[in-house]
Amino acid sequence: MKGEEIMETTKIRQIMEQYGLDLDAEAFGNGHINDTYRVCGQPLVLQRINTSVFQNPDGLMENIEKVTSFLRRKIAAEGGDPERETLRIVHTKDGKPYYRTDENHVFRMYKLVEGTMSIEDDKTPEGLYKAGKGFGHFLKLLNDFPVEELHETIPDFHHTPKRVEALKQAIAEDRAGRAKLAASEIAFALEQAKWADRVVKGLEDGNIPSRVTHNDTKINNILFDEVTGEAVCVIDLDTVMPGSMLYDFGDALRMGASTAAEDETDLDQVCFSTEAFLSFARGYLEEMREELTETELELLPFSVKLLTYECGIRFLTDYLNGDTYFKIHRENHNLDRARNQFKLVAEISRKEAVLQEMVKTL
Ligand code: ADP
Ligand code: GN1
Ligand code: MG
Repeated sequence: MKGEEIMETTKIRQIMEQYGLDLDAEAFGNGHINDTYRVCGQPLVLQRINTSVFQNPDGLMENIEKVTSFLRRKIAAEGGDPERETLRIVHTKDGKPYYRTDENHVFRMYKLVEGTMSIEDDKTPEGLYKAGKGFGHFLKLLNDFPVEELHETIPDFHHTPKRVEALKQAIAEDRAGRAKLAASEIAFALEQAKWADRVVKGLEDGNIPSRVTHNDTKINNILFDEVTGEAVCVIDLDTVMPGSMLYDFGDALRMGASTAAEDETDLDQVCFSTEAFLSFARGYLEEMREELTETELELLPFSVKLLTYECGIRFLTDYLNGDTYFKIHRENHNLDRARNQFKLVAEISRKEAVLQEMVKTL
């Protein structure tokens, strides 16, 4: 975590006071966007919302209130535990969904989902099957959510062609003077851009249905029961917006089916596991098969390549812009991440036909 992002204890205390609490909190979790803290001695999570990424915290929190209330009703109706299977916002003493400090930092609090763990680099076929079921079930529950009620928290979040344009702009501006250090990654990214508009076009011409999707289905954005290993709760709901299910499917396997961490620099270790793909797809389709169109089913393997590519060019763009978006923990972190993602893109391209056959068996 960058130095300025670690809150001083006195400031944390001041924020906790807004929740009627006299407790400390310590850094928690591995997100790239928000700053997350675990409250000491209480099952609570405090989070500083990254307001340069999420510029409308009112709209954002309204979305999360609506989505989690909707999910709670559905979970209760199917006999689940609504307090554990979706997030619960904790309000301030004044009944507000977040607190803005004098320095304009925005904090919110959630109940900690207790007795859970997340998958980081310890991926197993069994875990991926359960993650697939978890994300698939999440989407199924949101199938009839009134989409017109949602704010678009990050406009064009998965508009891959616009991401390509942003990369081109970053190359042209070369603000941090790094373009020469990333020449081969830039060449790869631009060469691959030819298929970047496939899903956006499908959504525009109606070939791919627009659904209420999560849009950030990174494998550590789902919590698993510590004892049974079952998927319990999908978290990080900041980007729940209209989108394609292909975004969720592809993004989950971007990290879920990689044999290494997202920032592994030894690229020999970075491979795309077809077994992991099959496990996740099996779980996902057990939940969602009936809902999906032929086009969606056909594009499942492609979606993994697309989302991995998109994430790679986002890391590369951020590297060129001087690391202003994703948290970094070392020099060249974003470039390492981009290289890692591009290695996966090349691997997925080679294996696309095999993955297609796998989908057919399901
Ligand atoms: P970011 O947008 O930065 O990724 P997340 O909301 O995903 O933020 O939170 C970061 C990490 O904190 C998660 O990956 C998870 O490990 C942990 N976490 C967040 N909220 C909760 C919660 N309510 N219960 C348990 N763990 C949580
Ligand atoms: C961010 O917030 P987190 O760490 O779960 C990012 C995702 C990227 C991911 C790459 C809002 O996810 O889009 O795929 O990093 N979230 C946002 O690891 O930009
Ligand atoms: Mg997260």
